Amino acid sequence: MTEVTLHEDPRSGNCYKIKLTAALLGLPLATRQYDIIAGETRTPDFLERVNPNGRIPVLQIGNRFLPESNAACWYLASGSALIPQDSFDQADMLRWMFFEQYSHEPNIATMRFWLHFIGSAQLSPQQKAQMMAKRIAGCEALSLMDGHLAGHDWFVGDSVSLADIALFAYTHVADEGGFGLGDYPAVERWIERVSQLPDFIPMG
Ligand SMILES: N[C@@H](CCC(=O)N[C@@H](CS)C(=O)NCC(=O)O)C(=O)O
Repeated sequence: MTEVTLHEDPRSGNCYKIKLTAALLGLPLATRQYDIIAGETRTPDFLERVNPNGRIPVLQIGNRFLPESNAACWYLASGSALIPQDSFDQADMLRWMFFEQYSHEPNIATMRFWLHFIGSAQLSPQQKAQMMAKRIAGCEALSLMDGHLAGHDWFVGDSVSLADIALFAYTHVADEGGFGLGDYPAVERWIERVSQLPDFIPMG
């Protein structure tokens, strides 16, 4: 069987999505760790050999390298119950995964990285200037999720899919970016639901 290795930093929610997908499916996953704050994904060797975009996660399948968290989740989950069979539901799942990458992660994950790992005193003037816009956009993303989850247990269909995994990763630690979840009760109930899944693993 081809060995699958995740190039990761365990503090990253994008990496956690892939580990959670593998855990829920009972798939073995080796890991190779990097410190992104120390710039370990920006070395000439990493850029040439692993990902020219200088970021983790990267899923290594044999001698092929697949960057982008949601693409890696799709690769692992292909043919499993984490991807709905109905073609509308499949596209709807991708809708939420694209929403996660455009409207959610750039706001909620970036705020978490700046406040929890870098620290507000160390931020550049450019980063400080973006904080208000990211806070507003992050709250809008959480409101949209809360509205959907008020009427549904899962983002798509009647069971957990990759849409839930992609959105769970940074939502459940949103408080570390200054986003309290008390105003989003349906999101809080959904976080509990995901955490109770058989074979669930915590982030780290
Ligand atoms: N769209 C990418 C985002 C990847 C990304 O932003 N990775 C961050 C950690 S979560 C990273 O490697 N940062 C280090 C750097 O940019 O030097 C994904 O979903 O995988």
